[in-house]
Parts: sequence; C-alpha cells; structure tokens
Amino acid sequence: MNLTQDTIEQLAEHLENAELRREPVRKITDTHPEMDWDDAYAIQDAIRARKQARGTRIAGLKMGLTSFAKMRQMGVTDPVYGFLTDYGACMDGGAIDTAALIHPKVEAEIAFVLKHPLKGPGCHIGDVLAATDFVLPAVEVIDSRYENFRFDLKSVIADNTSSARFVVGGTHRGAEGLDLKNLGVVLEKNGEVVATAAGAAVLGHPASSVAMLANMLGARGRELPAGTFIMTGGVTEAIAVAAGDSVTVRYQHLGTVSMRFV
Ligand code: 0L1
Ligand code: MG
Repeated sequence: MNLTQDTIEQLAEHLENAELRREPVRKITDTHPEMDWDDAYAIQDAIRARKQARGTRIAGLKMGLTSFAKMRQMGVTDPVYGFLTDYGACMDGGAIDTAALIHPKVEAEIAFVLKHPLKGPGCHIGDVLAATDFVLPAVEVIDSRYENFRFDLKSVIADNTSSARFVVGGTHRGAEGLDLKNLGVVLEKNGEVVATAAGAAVLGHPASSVAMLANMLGARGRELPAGTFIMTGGVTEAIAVAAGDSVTVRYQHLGTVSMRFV
C-alpha cells in the first residue's frame, strides 16, 4: 500500500460526499497517482465502514466490468467488485428518483443467492453451482461519482464500482436445469429494444463471475457467507437513463424486471 490511513479516510469522505451531495469529482488518481490496488479497495472499505457506522446495512456484493461489452465501453481490462446497500434496493415496477443520482445508467444482470459459503482461491463454476441456492433477474443502476464517468480501474474501485441502486425481480429459480450460459436477455428502454445478450456475455458464464469474486475476496482473506446476494455484472453495455424513461428487462426463464425514472 502506498497511501497513509489518513489519506485513505480523506479520500473515502471525499467520494462519499460526492455521492451524498450528488456532486461529481475528478478521478482520484489525478491527485494520488501512487495509489495501488490495495489502497483502492481500502478506500472502498472505508466508505463501507462510514455507511455502516451510520446504520446502513450491506445488502449484497456486486461484480462489475465482467463483460467484454462493458470493458470495451469503459476502456478497462479487469473485473472489479463492490458492495450493495440497503438504501440502494428499489422495488420491481417502482419509480427511481433521479434527483438523488448524478448520471445513472442501467445494466441487466443475473444475481445469485448462496446456500453455502464460498472461499477462494481455487473456486470454480462447479463450486459456485453447488453452493447456489437460487438465481434471480436483476438490474443495476450505476452512477459513477466521477465527472462524465471518466475514471481508471483504481479510481472506480475506490468509488465502490459506481454502485448506486438495484432492482431485483421476483422469479427465482434453482441453477439446476437452467442453462445460464445461453439464457437470453432483452433490455428495453421506453418500449424499444436497446440491447440484447446471453448469460455467456459475463465471463463465459455468470457463475464464473461469482467464482472470481470468491477468489478475489480469498486473496484478501475474506469469504462469501451463506445467504450472500451477488450481482454478477451487466450482460450488455450500460444504458444511460434520465427522468421520464422507463426500462423493462426480459430474462428467458426468469421473468421481467422493470422500473421508471422520475
Ligand atoms: O457494475 C459495473 O459493471 C460498473 C463498474 C464500474 C464502472 C462503471 O461505472 O461503468
Ligand atoms: Mg453492474
């Protein structure tokens, strides 16, 4: 690590204030180019600790930048992980207030809930499927705290991987008998199809994303406890939304998830 604990705390406050005040900021590697990966996750952990100290509960974890479409869109090369908050959870079919966000975008995702803990290293798709209780359709609403979504990987990790809101659909299915690799997804904005994909868009199989998360956490001496809710990353590129827009995502075998932005 290259940053002092004081600097980590200051940067956590800076980024969390950007979220809470809805004021975008410059990417933090501009002022702290010496920052390394451990510093980036330490800032994310400090943001999480700040929120938990105020009573926020952690609703789950997310993987980001897990599809080639997303990596190409953002000009980055590696997946990242972050956390989901209780206040980020929005109702399926409900309204999402854009006044609380800076520049939201939606991503269609497949989510997992675990019935057994998972710990890396060495975790693979087979371990994930054996540990999965059920899968659910989900939509993430990301909202980078950086001006114009301009960032590098370290800055985005520190900013909790742009985590903002998420909507989970009500149809849950066991992973057995579900071909998650070929599962089709159709994303509609204002009644028009704007993106289509299959589950394989996420690292070849969405369960690979959970395995990668377990391995990334394992490298930091952490594990995924039973019951963890995990969003595996957008199957398509992210689609910008604004007040007045409505979004419906149709998942083969898993129903629909919808929301409107007000
Ligand atoms: O969930 C995601 O894939 C987003 C990761 C952060 C990058 C972004 O804001 O697009
Ligand atoms: Mg996402």
